[in-house]
Amino acid sequence: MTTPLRVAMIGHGFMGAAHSVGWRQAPAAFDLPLSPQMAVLVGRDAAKTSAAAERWGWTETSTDWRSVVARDDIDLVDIVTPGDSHAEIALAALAAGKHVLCEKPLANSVAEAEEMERAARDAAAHGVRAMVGFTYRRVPAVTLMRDMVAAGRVGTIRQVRASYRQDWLADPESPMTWRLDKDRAGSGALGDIGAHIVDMAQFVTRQDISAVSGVLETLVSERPVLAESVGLSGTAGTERGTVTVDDVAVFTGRLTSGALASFEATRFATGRKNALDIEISGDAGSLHWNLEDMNVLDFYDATRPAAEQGFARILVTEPEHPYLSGWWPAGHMLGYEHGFSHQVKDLIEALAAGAQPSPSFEDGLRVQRVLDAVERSSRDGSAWTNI
Ligand code: SOE
Repeated sequence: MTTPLRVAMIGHGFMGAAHSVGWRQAPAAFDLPLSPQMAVLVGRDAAKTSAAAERWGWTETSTDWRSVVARDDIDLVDIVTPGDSHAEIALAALAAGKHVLCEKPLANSVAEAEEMERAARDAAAHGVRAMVGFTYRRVPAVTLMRDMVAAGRVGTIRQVRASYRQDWLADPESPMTWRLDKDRAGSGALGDIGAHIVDMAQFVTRQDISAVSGVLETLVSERPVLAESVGLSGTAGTERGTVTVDDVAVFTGRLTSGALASFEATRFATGRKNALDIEISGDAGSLHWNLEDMNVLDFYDATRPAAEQGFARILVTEPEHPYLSGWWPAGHMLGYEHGFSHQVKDLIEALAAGAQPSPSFEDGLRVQRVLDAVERSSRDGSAWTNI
């Protein structure tokens, strides 16, 4: 067996489950240079934490993240709590010399993200690494899209369109959760799912967003409080609470090349369940991908003879495609959870090589600055706002 990497994970909600699958499956699918050990699971409620640990295969549990982060037998801290505790836990873990994997968005504010990025930079000087979890970068079709853009298959990028549409809040009686509370989540659709499309647009084009103009809107400002959480939502209590975040974020962005990008993040798009959609239009062709059909990459090659033109459907299931060699025989599909295994694979390979894993806290800060500029723009009547 290779050298162990002893992991403590803080939090055990939906993202905790997804990360657990990643830690479990990655070493089975890929030959990794370090062996992740699912050592300690940390949560506030002892009984719920134990149940989650048993379900997902964590060896020990604790209700005290501070003492776990300080333990000598922990190498890496994985943070899957709501955004209001990311900064405190990440800073403590880095100060204790632990590598950190932190769920997106990196923080609830630019100030917190800046402090985290500074701490990550200082820690890197001592070989301690930090990574932010923009997992969709690791969907094979998305990685292929980035590779094809870099290979010039769409030519010069003229426009980018990216939207992330869900509908789990469309019912006004669907209860309040932490994702609807600004103090806990930082923002609403903007930070929860808009962060993904901002990161993906920058990742796929290898360009930064330099300015934005946007509008945020809250469509339902009062909801029943949460009685018991179930999945993303839960059962409604009798009292009502105030929604303090945006429900919808619509914005345009300017890439460093000058190309225009349009973005939409909403949890009110009835019928759209998890529709992260991105299209890159260049002068030599287009690439299009949608999470609801995640194994397919659509490619339009504008250099083909006019009579043969049309979007080609690339089924990204072949051993030649990114990450696929670890999984099933050619032609067999991957799903939502595989991105979390790919995240663990890339993180462990970077750690073993003494390299900076990607996306870094610097990448996370860059996204945070874009989100912040969208909020400022919306407050200023949608004025163009520099990042
Ligand atoms: C909820 O909107 C959510 O779970 C996001 O928080 C995740 O980041 C995204 O992957 C799926 O949707």
